[in-house]
Amino acid sequence: MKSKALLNLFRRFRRNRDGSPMIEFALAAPALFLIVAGTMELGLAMVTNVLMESSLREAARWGITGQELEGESRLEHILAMIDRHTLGLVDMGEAKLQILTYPGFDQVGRGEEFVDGNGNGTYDAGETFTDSNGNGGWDADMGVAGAGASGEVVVYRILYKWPFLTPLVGKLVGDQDGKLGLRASVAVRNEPWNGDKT
Ligand SMILES: [Ca+2]
Ligand SMILES: [Ca+2]
Repeated sequence: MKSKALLNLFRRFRRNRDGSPMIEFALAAPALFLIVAGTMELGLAMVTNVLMESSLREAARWGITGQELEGESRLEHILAMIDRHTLGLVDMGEAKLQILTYPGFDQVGRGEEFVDGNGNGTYDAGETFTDSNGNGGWDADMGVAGAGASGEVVVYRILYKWPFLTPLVGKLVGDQDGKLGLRASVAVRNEPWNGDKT
């Protein structure tokens, strides 16, 4: 008898389509808020990424002219340009800006030449190498920090870890640290402002 009463109760519960809209909304609201906030934040992060790319292009366009400004280094001016063009969406104190110079486009991101004495495919201490960037050691990337001299190839890279305002969204779509890595890069050749041949 007891199980029959329970079965009846269950059937009544199943048939019951009444519900308090307020309670249903209260149950669905957190998920809804998360979807709306997450979509808005991801949109803002995408806009920021586009601004980072365009700001790098602007900075590089200025950088290739080799202009010198009074009381401000070229690098300082480039940083200020990126800061201005990203409309305050990028915390320049947290962003990592890398400006590396190479003799030509072929050398971009390449390691310095070496003689693989022990034949293991990688450079090991003691093996003979060509110190292309002249810093006294072997480098896996021969780029030299700086906006480069006349006619040199310069690569501008920026990495910014987008800190989510809604940490739960960051946990769902961000990296391990709960942030979203936004990246942009551009490679240009400096103009021959010294009259050098490139
Ligand atoms: Ca080796
Ligand atoms: Ca070196």
